[in-house]
Amino acid sequence: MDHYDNIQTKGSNERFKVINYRKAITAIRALDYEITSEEMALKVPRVGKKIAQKIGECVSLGRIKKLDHLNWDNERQQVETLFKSVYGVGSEKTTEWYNKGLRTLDDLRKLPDLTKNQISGLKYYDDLLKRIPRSEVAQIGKVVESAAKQLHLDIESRVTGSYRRGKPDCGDIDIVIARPNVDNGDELFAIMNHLMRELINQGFLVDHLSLPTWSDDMANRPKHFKYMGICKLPGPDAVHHHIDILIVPWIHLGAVLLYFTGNDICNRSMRLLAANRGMRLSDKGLFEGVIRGKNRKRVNEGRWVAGRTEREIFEYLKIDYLEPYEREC
Ligand code: DCT
Ligand code: MG
Repeated sequence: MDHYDNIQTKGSNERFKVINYRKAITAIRALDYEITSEEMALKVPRVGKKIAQKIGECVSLGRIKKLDHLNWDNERQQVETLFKSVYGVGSEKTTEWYNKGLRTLDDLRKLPDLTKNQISGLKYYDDLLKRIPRSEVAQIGKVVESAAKQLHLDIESRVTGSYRRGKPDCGDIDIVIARPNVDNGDELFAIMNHLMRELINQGFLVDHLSLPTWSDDMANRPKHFKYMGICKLPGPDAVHHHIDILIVPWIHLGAVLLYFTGNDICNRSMRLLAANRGMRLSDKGLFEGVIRGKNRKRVNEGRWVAGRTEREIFEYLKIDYLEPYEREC
């Protein structure tokens, strides 16, 4: 999967291969027994013939033959994979840096032209790689919730992402905030500002990766505000984590919860299903009467029909409701 991920481009065959590997990996992770042969692998749902064959090679040879041919173990691949694991670093930079002779994270740390995000990615590199236990995600969720509720008691704050899907540990913390019946940008931005100030004062938010933006023409319209940063709980041994906080209009809350809970493959499937029914699903809601022209390109926005709640979206799509823990596609 990593190999295909490295060489994929938008719409390429490799991108689909990455998705197929992801699906297979998720299915295998969910098993409570060990796979010891190609035949066994083939019986697992979502594991196709080619992936089963590679699993067979892993079991019998301890390696995948195709990767020998691709020279996967070569230095360039390893160094570029290391560089890409730093937050804020994309494939173009990794190649450029490798070609310049850089090999280690310490080499990168000496570069004069790193972006602010790359500096943070390197600064917190070890911490950000650590999975976050569920219990700690819950604790972090409470910190954000109580800070938000200082402003208005009725504000709702939900931890989404892999946590809401019931995973035992998470890669980051994804939080969605909304206030009953509040849709306009002005008020939502005020909530975001209060929350950020409060969480910075508490020493909880220690670094910012991306700040929400404001524009005057949006004042009275529904608008989503996204904050991305680095947080930590109090205490000397606390680990730094990546946190995303989204503040959204009440009217979009269901669509946002659906999107931010994922997983990403489930989101893709639901969007495709909506498109096949002449509709469009986004983090703003479900739209009908969508007209698509050449190459399925949309020619109009469509009419908003659902999105206040997740259930409403499932009902409109005429599919059975999936509990968050069932959205592991
Ligand atoms: N998402 C998506 N498409 C992507 C990335 C993300 O639809 N390419 C959605 C689904 C999940 C949500 O955003 C949060 O993203 P992540 O935090 O990256 O994923 P996660 O499922 O929470 O997993 P992790 O435990 O790694 O954070
Ligand atoms: Mg997450």
